[in-house]
Amino acid sequence: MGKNKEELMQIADKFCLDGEKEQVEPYGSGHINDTYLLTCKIGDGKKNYILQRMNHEIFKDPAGLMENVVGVTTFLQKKIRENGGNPEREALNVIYTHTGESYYKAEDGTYWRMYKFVEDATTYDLVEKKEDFYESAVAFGHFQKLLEEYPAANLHETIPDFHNTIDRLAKFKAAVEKDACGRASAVQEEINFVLERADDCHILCDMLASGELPLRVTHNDTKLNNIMIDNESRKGICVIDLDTVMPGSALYDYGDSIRFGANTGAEDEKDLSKVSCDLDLFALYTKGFTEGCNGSLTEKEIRMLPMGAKLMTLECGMRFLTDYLEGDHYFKIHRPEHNLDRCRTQFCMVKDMEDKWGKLQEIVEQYI
Ligand code: ADP
Ligand code: GN1
Ligand code: MG
Repeated sequence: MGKNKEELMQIADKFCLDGEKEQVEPYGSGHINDTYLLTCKIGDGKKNYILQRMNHEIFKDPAGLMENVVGVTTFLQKKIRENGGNPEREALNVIYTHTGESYYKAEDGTYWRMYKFVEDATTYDLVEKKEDFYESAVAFGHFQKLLEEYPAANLHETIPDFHNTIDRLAKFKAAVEKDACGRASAVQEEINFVLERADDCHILCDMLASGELPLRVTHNDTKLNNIMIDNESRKGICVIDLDTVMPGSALYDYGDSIRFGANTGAEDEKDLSKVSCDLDLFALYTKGFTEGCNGSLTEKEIRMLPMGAKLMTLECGMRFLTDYLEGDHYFKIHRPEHNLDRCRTQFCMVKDMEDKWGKLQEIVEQYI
């Protein structure tokens, strides 16, 4: 249920804005929230904001989610200030409502928030320059390093079992079993692809449970369009989309970035001959991420990086396929088989990683 401009402007009125509201339009290519660019006029100039409707069907506790966002952004801003950076640009800045809340609940039960717009920076849906991918890796690694001292116990689990691949597999099997839309028989090949790799789904979960891998505060959704690249310096200036910052593994953040950014094709590419895991991009991201983490990754974590990449890609493909089987209620889709196309690119990436396994291991071993 999209809102019209007038309704959006009324929602924007609830927040402490500079200038006069002028324009509001849909913005970005996220799969979860409804994002709008709001432009205000100040004298001869303009000021931009990001207005977002939080998806409260997915994030069941928007208040807890915003508590996380305020906690994490305040923490990051302080660190950035101490390091001589610009906290207005290098972290998200929450705009509060006139009553001092970090979000607004509308009468129809929808939840809204506002951020300062990070100016002169861009998010990319595909790697345009290899150096950008390297810089995104440094920034995501650095983000994790900065959050090393964040009190993890203060974080709400915004989506329980978000990267619990065992649980994702169970939900996938339940969706196949139920076959709510009668789509399973036509995607048997994709279903089998997952089932053949069912044992793999346990690997990271088991290592976290046994303590072989450390639990850290992680971003958990590190795709390239969740980082703003500065238009001039081309550095990863600001990590955005903090909805899933929760305790997790460094391998989730590393793996999800590889899944999306090291793919030679788009996440929803229909022509699978364009989809593969680019070894140069894989190597560049590995270099940048380990540098950004600045020595904090354990030897085991480094050895497991290829597995992180493979499992995050398998898990995401499985999630797209689950959503397809359940009737596309989770991810936004823009064409009927969008989730199936997305699932196929992920599985194609997984297969390509498996074929290149020795090379992937060679690349990461340089950083031990
Ligand atoms: P979703 O959870 O739906 O992915 P995001 O928070 O990632 O939503 O926002 C969607 C897009 O909006 C981003 O990919 C980015 O292009 C843009 N965006 C979000 N926040 C900002 C911001 N503070 N400044 C500039 N652009 C932003
Ligand atoms: C979603 O919110 P967005 O578009 O950045 C999803 C990620 C998936 C990704 C796949 C909260 O990310 O987990 O990896 O789509 N976010 C949530 O593109 O489920
Ligand atoms: Mg996003």
